[in-house]
Amino acid sequence: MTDLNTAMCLIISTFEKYAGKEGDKHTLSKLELKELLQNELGELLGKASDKAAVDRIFDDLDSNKDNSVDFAEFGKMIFCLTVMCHEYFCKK
Ligand SMILES: [Ca+2]
Repeated sequence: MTDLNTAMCLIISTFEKYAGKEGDKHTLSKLELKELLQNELGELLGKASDKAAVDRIFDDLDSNKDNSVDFAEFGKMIFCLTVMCHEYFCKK
């Protein structure tokens, strides 16, 4: 496995770990998204535990408005955050 393959597998397995907790095992409910944000991205997102913030992030990610966040919707967030991290580290 290359480093990039490993990174892709970790993104998938992290998504599935939280998506599998309740309801549809391959999409994130709002509660599952909240737990993922708190446990996995807390340092990056800071106050993501704030209910209004979670509601807004969930609504933004749920682009097809089916009241769940699928892997493609989640992937867009990871990509955007990764681009922001890249910009941050390039400026340093
Ligand atoms: Ca959705």
